[in-house]
Amino acid sequence: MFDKDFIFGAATAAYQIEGSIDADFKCESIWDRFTKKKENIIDGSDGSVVCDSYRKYKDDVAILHDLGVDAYRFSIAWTRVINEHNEPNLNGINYYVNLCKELINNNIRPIVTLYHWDMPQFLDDLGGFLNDDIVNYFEKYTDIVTKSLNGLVKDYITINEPQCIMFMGHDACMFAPGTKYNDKEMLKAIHNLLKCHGVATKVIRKNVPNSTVGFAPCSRPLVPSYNDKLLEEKCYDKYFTLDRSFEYSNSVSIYSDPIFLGDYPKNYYTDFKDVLPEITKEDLELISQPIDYIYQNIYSGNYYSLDKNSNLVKNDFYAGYPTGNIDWLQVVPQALYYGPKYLYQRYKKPIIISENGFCNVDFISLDGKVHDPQRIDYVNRYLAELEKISKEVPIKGYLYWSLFDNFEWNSGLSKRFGLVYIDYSNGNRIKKDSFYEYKKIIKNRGL
Ligand code: GBH
Repeated sequence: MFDKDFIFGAATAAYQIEGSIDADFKCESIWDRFTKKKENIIDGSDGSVVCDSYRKYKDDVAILHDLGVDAYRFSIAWTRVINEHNEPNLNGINYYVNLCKELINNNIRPIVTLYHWDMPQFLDDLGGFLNDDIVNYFEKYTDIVTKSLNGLVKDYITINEPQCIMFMGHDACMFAPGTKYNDKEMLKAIHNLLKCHGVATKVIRKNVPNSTVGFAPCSRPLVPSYNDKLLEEKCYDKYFTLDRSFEYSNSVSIYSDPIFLGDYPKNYYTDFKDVLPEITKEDLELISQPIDYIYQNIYSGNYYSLDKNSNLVKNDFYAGYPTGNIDWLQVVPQALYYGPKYLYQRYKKPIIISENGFCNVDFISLDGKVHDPQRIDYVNRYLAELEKISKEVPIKGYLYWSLFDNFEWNSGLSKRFGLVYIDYSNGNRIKKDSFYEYKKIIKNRGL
């Protein structure tokens, strides 16, 4: 059982569900551009229809209402809110106003992500996060959103998974815009991204009474494979250690230390001595304004042990180890115990799991239903760990990813994470077995 005020919810993101990518003078985003090159996406698909949520938002809310969630996390498409001249687009804004009203009428609290990866193409053409002006653009965008949704939305997440934006978008280049940065560019872009977070926080505080603000990175916690104090300490240290690769596993502190502790980790300044961006005291003050929650997307982890010399070693997953239908998704439930534990230890703020979910091979059975026992198993195992750590650190919520099967970035429509199955041949929505399981969990306020 979780506290009475614990927030159970589900999450989505604009480009992954909305469709209607040309409706109401929406401008082009980097994902609209990226998906035009069919070879960028495994199945050649794009976000032009997906769940059709731009037109079916009332149906979306009815599904959320049936699920019984306290909150719905969705993102706003920057490209609907402004036009190519960086002026407000009222048609696009109205969509979100209507969605929020519908949610509130159904007693569901909107949690709004400002940036879930769909930058306006014209801003990428101007240099994206490498252009110092991006901070002013993000400030204006946030100002328009918060004023338009005033009285409807209190809870904001500034940026989703900065690691994916930078690493997938500009190093592995598997996500939009797919342009490679060298180390110097990478650090400058990361710094500007953090300033975008800071400036958005400032605008939210100014425009929204009683607001809550957060930032939602992802991480892959290191899990001690047996109980041992030294082992756990070493796992903790490595989780926060920054090294010169921008891979996810090494990127917790580069984003979260400046926000929560007011500066980059110490070795940032020495290891990157040759490629440092300009960092001022004012920048760090902007970035580190107090925020309310540690949001974190956690799906998987790795087990570690100590060798004879007490060195940390990663344990391989044996063949046949429980894994989702996507290569990185090993089932490591204790990630939801140790992740929050480490994060709280270092940053000392209440925690909300902003994403956790399972990718399954889902299909419609002969009985017309979608049976997904592995997803049910995943949610139960992970929530049990979260419940356990909630006795030790303040855990305020859990948002399942995702409400719907949707456009899984470079995997297109081929990967399904939803509680609700989308039949892409006709747009039908079918509640999976896991939908009813999660509904039961929410009703019982826990397992
Ligand atoms: C999230 O990250 C996204 O926010 C969401 O849009 C997406 O649909 C969802 O997850 C499901 O993929 O070292 O274990 O972290 C997507 C990208 C996948 C995050 C790969 C980092 C790297 C492996 N993520 N993951 S891990």
